[in-house]
Amino acid sequence: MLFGRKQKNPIKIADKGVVEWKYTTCGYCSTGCSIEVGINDKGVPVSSRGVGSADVNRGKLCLKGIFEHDLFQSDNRGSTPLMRDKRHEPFKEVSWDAALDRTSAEIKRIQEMHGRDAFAIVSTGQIMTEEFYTLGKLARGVIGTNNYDGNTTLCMSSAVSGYKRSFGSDGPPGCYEDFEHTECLLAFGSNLPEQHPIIYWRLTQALEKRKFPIIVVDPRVTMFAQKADVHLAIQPGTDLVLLNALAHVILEEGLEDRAYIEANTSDFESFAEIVKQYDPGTAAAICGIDEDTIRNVARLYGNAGAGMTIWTMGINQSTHGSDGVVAINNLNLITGNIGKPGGTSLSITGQANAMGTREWSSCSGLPGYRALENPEHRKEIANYWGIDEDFLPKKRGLFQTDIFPAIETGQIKGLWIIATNPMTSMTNTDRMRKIMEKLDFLVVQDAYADVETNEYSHVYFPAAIWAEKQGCFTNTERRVNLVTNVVAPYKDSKSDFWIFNQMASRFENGKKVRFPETTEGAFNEMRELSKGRMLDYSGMTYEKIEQQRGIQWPCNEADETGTQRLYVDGKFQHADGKAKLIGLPFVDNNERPENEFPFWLNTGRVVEHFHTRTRTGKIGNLNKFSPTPYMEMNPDAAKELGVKHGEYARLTSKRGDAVVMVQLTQRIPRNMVFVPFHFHDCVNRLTLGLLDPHSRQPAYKQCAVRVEAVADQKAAAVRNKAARTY
Ligand SMILES: Nc1nc2c(c(=O)[nH]1)N[C@H]1C(S)=C(S)[C@@H](COP(=O)(O)OP(=O)(O)OC[C@H]3O[C@@H](n4cnc5c(=O)[nH]c(N)nc54)[C@H](O)[C@@H]3O)O[C@H]1N2
Ligand SMILES: Nc1nc2c(c(=O)[nH]1)N[C@H]1C(S)=C(S)[C@@H](COP(=O)(O)OP(=O)(O)OC[C@H]3O[C@@H](n4cnc5c(=O)[nH]c(N)nc54)[C@H](O)[C@@H]3O)O[C@H]1N2
Ligand code: SF4
Ligand SMILES: [Mo]
Repeated sequence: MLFGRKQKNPIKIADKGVVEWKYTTCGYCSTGCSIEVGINDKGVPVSSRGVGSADVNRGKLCLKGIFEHDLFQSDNRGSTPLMRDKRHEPFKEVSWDAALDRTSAEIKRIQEMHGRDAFAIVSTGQIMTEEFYTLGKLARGVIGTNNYDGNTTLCMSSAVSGYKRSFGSDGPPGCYEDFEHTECLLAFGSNLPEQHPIIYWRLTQALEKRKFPIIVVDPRVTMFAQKADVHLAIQPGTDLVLLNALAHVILEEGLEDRAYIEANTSDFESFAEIVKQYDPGTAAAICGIDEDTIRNVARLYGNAGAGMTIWTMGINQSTHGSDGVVAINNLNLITGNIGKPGGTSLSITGQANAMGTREWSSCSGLPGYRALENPEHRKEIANYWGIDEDFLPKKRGLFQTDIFPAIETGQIKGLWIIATNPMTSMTNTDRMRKIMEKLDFLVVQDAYADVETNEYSHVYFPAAIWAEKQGCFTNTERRVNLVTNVVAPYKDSKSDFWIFNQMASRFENGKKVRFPETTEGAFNEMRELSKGRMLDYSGMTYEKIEQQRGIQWPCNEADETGTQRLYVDGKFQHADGKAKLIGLPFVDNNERPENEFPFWLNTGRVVEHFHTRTRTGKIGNLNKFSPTPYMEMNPDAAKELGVKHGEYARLTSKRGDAVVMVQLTQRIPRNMVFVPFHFHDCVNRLTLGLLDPHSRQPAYKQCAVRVEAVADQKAAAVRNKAARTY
C-alpha cells in the first residue's frame, strides 16, 4: 500500500541550466561553509549548493548561503568611484585615478597639518585575509597611523582580550568535532540555530549519535533554549556572577582537576579567594538563577568526563565581556577542559572572516599574532617589510569605539571606512551622525553605494564583493578556506586588495615596501611570517586548501592536514608556559531599567538578515520573511500598556526613540523587549553602548527603554516605510 503517494506529483527542481560549478566559501557568517556556485552558459551565477565533501557543512547550507549567488547583481552595487567637494552634495562619477589621488592627497594633508594619527582607518571582519594583511601593511608600514581598528571591536574584541588574558594569546582552542566527544555542553548568549545554523546542525548530528546534556544561558527563550535540557534565563549582564558561582561549587565539592591545575595553570590561590565570595545563594540574588539549579549545573559540568563551553554576543557585548570570557576559561581550566576532545572554550565567531582580521590585519598588533608592544616583533616585521623599525608605534592606538569619540573632540580629522556601516551598526546613531558631520574628509569603501555611512563621505570606492575576489577566510574553528573568483567584479568595482595596492603606490614608503600583485603572493608572505609560530600557515597552499575544503591552523610544512585543537600539551603562550587563573569581582555598572525607562532593551539578530541589510535586504527570498523592524514583547507587559500584536509601538531611551512593530511572545521576559539591529534608524538610536574596560566592546545588549502605544498607526506605518531605503 503506497498511502496515495502514487497520486502525488513528484517534486520538480527547476533546471537552472548550470554548466559549471565553482568552489568557494560562504561570505556571511563565521561557520565557514564550502559552497559551489552554479554558472549558466552565459557565465551568470544562477545557483548555490553546499559541498558534500567539506567537513564543516557536509553538503548543507543555511538559507543565506542558498541565495548567495543573488548578491552579485543585487540592487545598488557600487559601479564606479564617486566624489564630491562637500558632503551631501550630489556625487560625480570619476575615474579610479581621480578618486585615489584625491584620497591620498587628503590623507597626506591631514597628517602633515595635524600629525600622523589624525587620519584614522576603520575596517571590518568581512574581507579576505590577504586583504587584511595588505591593509595592515599599508596602515602600519606606509600611511603610518596608529588609529587603525575594525568593527571586530563591536563583535570579537572581548573574546580576543579574554583569550589573551587567560592563555597569553588569541586563538579559539577547539573545533566543531568537539561536539562528538563532549559529555556536557554549556552555551552562553548564543542563538546558534539562527545565527550559526550549520554549526547547530553539526551539534544535532552529534546528539543523534549520543545524548549529552545541553545547558543554554540566555534571558530569552530562544530556539536553542527550547532545545536545551536546562535553560538558565539569566539577569542581563550577570553571566560573570553565574560563572563564579559554578566555579565556587566545583571547588567546594572537590570536582576540580587538581593535577591539571597544578601542572598547567598559575595563580590558583588568588582566584580561589575571589570565587569563595560567590556562593550560589549570594549569586542567585544577582544573576536570578536559583541556588539549587546553580549547584546542579556545576555538578553536571564538573562530573562530565569532557565539558565544553561555547559563547557568542550575549557574553562579548557586555561591560563584563572580557571578564565573562576569562571566567569561561577559568571554568574550563579548573576542570581540565582545554585542548582535549570534547573539552574546550570555544568562542563562536561572527563575521565570515572575523578570525582573519584577528590573525593578520595588524589592527590590534602586528601580523601573525605579534604585538606592537614587543620590540622583537616590531623588528621582525619592520625588517620583513623593509621599513624603519621606529616607524611602527610602540603600543596599540585607539579602538574603533574610541576613534569615533576622538573625531567628536577634534583629535581625528579624516577617516577611511572599509566594509562596515557604523551609521546603522554603532550605538547611539544620533551621536554618530554628528560625529560624521565633523570629519574634514571621509572615504567609504563598500560593495554597495547606498550603504548609509556613504551619505557622509567625500569619496566612495566601489568594492568587489565575496566571490568576485580570491583569498581566504578563517572560520570559528581556525579553518582557513578559499574564496575563489567565481565571476569578475561588478562593472568598474575593484577588489579591496587592488584598492590597497593602488593606494600604497601613492606614498613614499609604499614605493619602498613590496606589495605583491596577487593575493596568492600576499598569502605566501603570510606563510613565511608565520613559520614556526603558534599561528602557522607555512604548510598551506591555495591548492591544498581547496583540495581539503579548508585546513585548520597551525599547519607547518611537515603537516599535511592541519591541527584540530590548541594547547593539547597544556603549554600556553604566557612567558611561564602556564594559563592564568584570574579572580574576577563583579561590579554592577550597567544602565538598568528604572521608573521612567522600565524595560531592559536586548538587541541581536534574526536568521534571515545579515547585519545592516546592505546584502540580505536586497535579496527577495530573504527580505520577504522579515521586512519590518519589530520587537519581541511579553503579552502580559503589553496588556498593561495597551500595546497590541501587529501594531506599531514607540520605544524611547535616554538617547532617542524608534517605532517598531509589536510581536507578542512568551519567548521574552516581562521586563524586557528584544529588537533585531538590522534596520537603519531603528534600535541603535536607543542603545547606550557602555564599553568594556579591557576590550572596549559596547554593551549592545543592556540598556533601559520605555514602551508606548502609538495612536496614529497609519502615520507610523508610513514613517516606517519611508525610513527603509530598501
Ligand atoms: N542570520 C544571521 N547570522 C549571523 C549574523 C547576522 O547578522 N545574521 N551575524 C554574525 C555575527 S557578526 C555575529 S557576532 C553572530 C552573533 O550571534 P549571536 O550572539 O548568537 O546572536 P545575537 O542575536 O546577537 O545574540 C545572542 C543572544 O544573546 C542573548 N543575550 C542578551 N543579553 C544576554 C546576557 O546578558 N547574557 C546572556 N547569556 N545572553 C544574553 C540574546 O537574548 C540573544 O539570544 O552571528 C553571526 N551570524
Ligand atoms: N544593537 C546592536 N548593534 C550591533 C550588534 C548587536 O548585536 N546589536 N552587533 C554588532 C556586531 S557583532 C557586528 S559584527 C556589527 C556589524 O556591523 P557592520 O560591520 O556595520 O555590518 P555590515 O552591514 O555587515 O557591514 C559590512 C559592510 O561591508 C560591505 N561589504 C561586504 N563585502 C564587502 C567587501 O568584500 N568589500 C567591501 N569593501 N565591502 C564589503 C557590506 O555591503 C556592508 O555595507 O554590528 C554591531 N552592531
Ligand atoms: S551557516 Fe553561515 S557560513 Fe554556512 S551557509 Fe549559512 S551564513 Fe553561510
Ligand atoms: Mo559580529
